[in-house]
Amino acid sequence: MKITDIKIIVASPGRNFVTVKVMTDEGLYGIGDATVNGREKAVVAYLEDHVVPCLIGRDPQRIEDIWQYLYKGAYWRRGPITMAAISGVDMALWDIKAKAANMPLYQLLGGRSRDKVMVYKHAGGLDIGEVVEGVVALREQGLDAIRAQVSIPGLPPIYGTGHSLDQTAGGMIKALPEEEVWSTHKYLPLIPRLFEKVRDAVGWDVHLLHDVHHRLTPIEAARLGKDLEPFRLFWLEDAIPAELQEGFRIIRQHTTQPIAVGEVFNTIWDCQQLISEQLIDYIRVTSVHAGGVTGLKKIFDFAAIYHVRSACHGPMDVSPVAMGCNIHVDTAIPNFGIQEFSGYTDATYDMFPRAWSYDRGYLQPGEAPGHGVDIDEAVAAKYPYSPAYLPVARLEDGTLTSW
Ligand code: GCO
Ligand code: MG
Repeated sequence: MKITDIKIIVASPGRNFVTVKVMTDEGLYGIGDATVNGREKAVVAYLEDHVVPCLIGRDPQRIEDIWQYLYKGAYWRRGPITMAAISGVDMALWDIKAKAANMPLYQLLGGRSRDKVMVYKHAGGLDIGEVVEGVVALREQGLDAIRAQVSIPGLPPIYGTGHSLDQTAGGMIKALPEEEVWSTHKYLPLIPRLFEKVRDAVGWDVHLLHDVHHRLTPIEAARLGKDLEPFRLFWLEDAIPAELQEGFRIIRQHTTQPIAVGEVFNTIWDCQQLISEQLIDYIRVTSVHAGGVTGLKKIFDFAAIYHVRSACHGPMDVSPVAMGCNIHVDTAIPNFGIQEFSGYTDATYDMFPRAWSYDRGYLQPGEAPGHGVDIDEAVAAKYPYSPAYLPVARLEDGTLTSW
């Protein structure tokens, strides 16, 4: 089998998506996701200028070899742009291989390890009462795991703290980056109060999660972890930026609160220490940003040795193609933890016909050969790229800060 052509399709049916379509001389084709939210065109250029020309004529069945060729062969290793490009190609090649084998992808990964894939969805609001209502509503819709976020009184709502259920993340995603204001001392006492009220409303038989969006220092995160212990959260996510992996030791020394991190990680090297020192409990890498099915499987297998469980990142900017790959991996691995699932716009669902399905808090990969997700190029053509950026965060005195 030979690769005859590779198309890069960019479309914005709500969020911008970069989709890779690998064609072969045997008529089989495969689809991959290569989206990096807010930097989409950098991946398109990387793919079109530097990856596609090198792959024409190669055997698409040599997935590991092509992965290594793109990773080691570039000399410039890792990084979100390179790894998204590798991820997009890798997903498409697994799609082709599973279609050729006439099997759903999870069968090639070892077969089912579970009957269904548990997801969490998000509840957000401008005040605690509104968040509680959102959590109760999701519980009624069958969710066994719910992330709760609230706006901070005295500050305008910012990304990930207020309403986040629409495609613009509550109006925080703009054609140029919005500048937002952050205050740790206003935030820290609020979150335990939020979870006290949420527990009062929905009880203890539901998993509750919280995302800090990298906004704390290690000792602040340790304080938050301790304060949240009475409410037994499933996890505290992205409490600190993770460039400094040993920062997590400080959190660990102070709290039994389970810790999750990894949505911006690209390779095993971004989390090797976190995993091998057992500084985290959930690793949140996702197929589109961590090297495709190949990269994800390697990271999760490594994590399994250290009792760290999977938790693929799955917001609206991870396309239904990557979501499909995640669900196949989630179904097959022994150390599955949870899958984030925000859902998509109707236009996104129209653009990506798929075998996977969602029902009352759980996902299924479907039984179609391949990863089961396709792209309808006629629908894609109706939704051209439209610039969209995540916000930037500043302290109240104007200092630029992490988020
Ligand atoms: C999450 C995330 C997202 C990211 C977004 C960045 O946990 O789902 O934090 O909201 O910020 O995917 O592109
Ligand atoms: Mg997050």
